[in-house]
Amino acid sequence: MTELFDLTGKVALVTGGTHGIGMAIGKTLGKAGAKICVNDLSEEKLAECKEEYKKDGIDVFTVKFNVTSEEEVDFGISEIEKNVGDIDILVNNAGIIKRIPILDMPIADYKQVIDVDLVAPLIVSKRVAPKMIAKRYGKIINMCSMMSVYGRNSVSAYASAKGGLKLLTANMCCEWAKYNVQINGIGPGYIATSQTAPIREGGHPFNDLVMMRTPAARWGEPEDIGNAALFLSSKAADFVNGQVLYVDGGILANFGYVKGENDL
Ligand code: GCO
Repeated sequence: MTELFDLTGKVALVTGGTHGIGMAIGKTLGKAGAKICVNDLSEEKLAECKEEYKKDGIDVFTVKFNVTSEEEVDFGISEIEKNVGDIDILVNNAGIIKRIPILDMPIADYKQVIDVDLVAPLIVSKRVAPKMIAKRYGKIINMCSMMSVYGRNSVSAYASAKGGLKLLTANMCCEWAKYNVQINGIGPGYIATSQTAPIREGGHPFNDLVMMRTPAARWGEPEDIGNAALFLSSKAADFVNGQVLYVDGGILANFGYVKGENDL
């Protein structure tokens, strides 16, 4: 059974894999045998993450490129192809969020979030997919979100992008599944990362909402997402396509409950 999840010999790119969920995905796929490549905008973050990956015995290949630039993406992927090999597993993880009420949000800010969270996965996938199609093998994982199906105050740009990414994932499936390329999304619930720190730490009331809405009664850990990425990257998911796997502790299944009701 373990060979189902063996990624030995596979080349994986995790965009934004220098920290948080991306690093957890990179480490999990690396421990399963994949050769891990990550990009970032910051040379400093790339250098720092090498040390972190090394603690887990992973010799990560790092390359600096901006996922929103077609030219830089072509350079970055070419560097990976030259130094590591053609990409077998692509995790479009890099993303940003801006928590600004709609009426207060400059259009430029909205467009920036769309560019990073929706257009960039398209740019990187368009550069990587042709070789996956040619070799009749590939796994693409798009980092969607609970906000692919839910809105909430102040995250309109992020939810717009993640909603679009859910359907871009479906369309990639429609066009590329026949070439044995599996394209799926992962929809994290509320995960304890630097991105959620502002609404989780210091007694923030949002923490109470998450605890009330999450049947598992905890924040998720980045490793919870890494494990889902391992499944979708493995042979075990060869017939899973166009789906979003929500890793949310049950939030999307839960309308909510009165505190103390049904507590065992
Ligand atoms: C927020 C959070 C969410 C989570 C995650 C949920 O502000 O509501 O940042 O967006 O990070 O994306 O799937």
